Amino acid sequence: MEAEKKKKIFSGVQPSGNITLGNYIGAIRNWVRLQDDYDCAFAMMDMHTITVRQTPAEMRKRTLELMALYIACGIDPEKSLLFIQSHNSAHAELAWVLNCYTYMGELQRMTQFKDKSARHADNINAGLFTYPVLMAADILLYQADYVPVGKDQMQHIEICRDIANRFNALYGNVFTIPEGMLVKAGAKIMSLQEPTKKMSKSDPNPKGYVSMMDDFNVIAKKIKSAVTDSEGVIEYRPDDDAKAGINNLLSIMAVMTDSTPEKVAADFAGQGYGALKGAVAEAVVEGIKPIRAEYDRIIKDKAYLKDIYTRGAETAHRIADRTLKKAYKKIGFIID
Ligand code: ATP
Ligand code: LTN
Repeated sequence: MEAEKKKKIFSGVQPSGNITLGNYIGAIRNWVRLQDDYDCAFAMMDMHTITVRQTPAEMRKRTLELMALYIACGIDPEKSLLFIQSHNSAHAELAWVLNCYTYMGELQRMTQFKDKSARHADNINAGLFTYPVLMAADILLYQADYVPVGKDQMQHIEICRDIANRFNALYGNVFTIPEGMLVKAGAKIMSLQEPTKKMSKSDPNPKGYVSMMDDFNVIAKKIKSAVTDSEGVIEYRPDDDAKAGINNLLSIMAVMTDSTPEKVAADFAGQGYGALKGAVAEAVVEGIKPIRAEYDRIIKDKAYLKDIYTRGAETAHRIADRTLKKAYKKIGFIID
């Protein structure tokens, strides 16, 4: 009997800065567990990254670092397809097509566009505006069934579904309609300094995020100086913004110790914030240590990394080209 066909997964992170604990908990950590049960593709989304101005040499370095980090976190290049987005021209090609099936009004509603145009008022470029269309192309090219991302990206998955449905309604079943896949805990890790905002690797204040590359004592220090509240009570109240700092620490602790925020809160009931912060700092450092050891080993082996992304580009191209050609044919381009 033929083995049941595995469902497909696509996801990626932008090499826009040092990967944070938020990226790890909300995204990469979960990908690792999905590799056996799904047919996975993970990419370094460098084309998305240039929607905000970058220093070229730094971006090259960060793209490789991101790849080494994926592998250090447990993404196995023998199980999952690993590649660099810009190595597969099909992404740009399908994005162009999809641009013609996406409305200005839909893109104007995107929270990330509004946030990023406020933060980069001097560079509100067209790429920043059509960012979700390129993201839709990424996902649809691989006919992904699921897209494991943090909560902030769910709006982009929704627009991807809308575009795909619109295209399919016109031309038949060209694209699989993907679904977002959220983690149960930690889908939105908050800034340590402004706990009502998400932890972000492009935060100008490095105290707001824990980088997976930070020194261990820096990580501990950042967590110990996390902004909390003056109530002095350890309770998990996810809907109470006044408790955002404590909720965040409880969520981080829960993820790092395979518990739940409610249980962690019960364990620390009656204790001071200092005790909780100390325990979170230790759990995070202990969790990151083995990843860093692996990372330090992998990042030195440039030939190994190159071999993986070269092979990855070939496979990615082969898979994506089938979808691209299918779409081209449907819209009336001559393909042979
Ligand atoms: P930038 O600050 O450059 O926008 P970012 O830190 O938001 O970057 P992305 O590259 O946009 O990171 O996101 C990569 C993945 O990590 C996405 O799946 C995203 O949903 C997830 N992610 C990002 N920040 C968090 C967070 N604070 N908590 C949980 N998941 C997150
Ligand atoms: N926009 C995503 C990164 C990204 C992505 C994707 C994630 C680009 N293309 C396709 C999943 C699937 C972000 O995390 N900021």
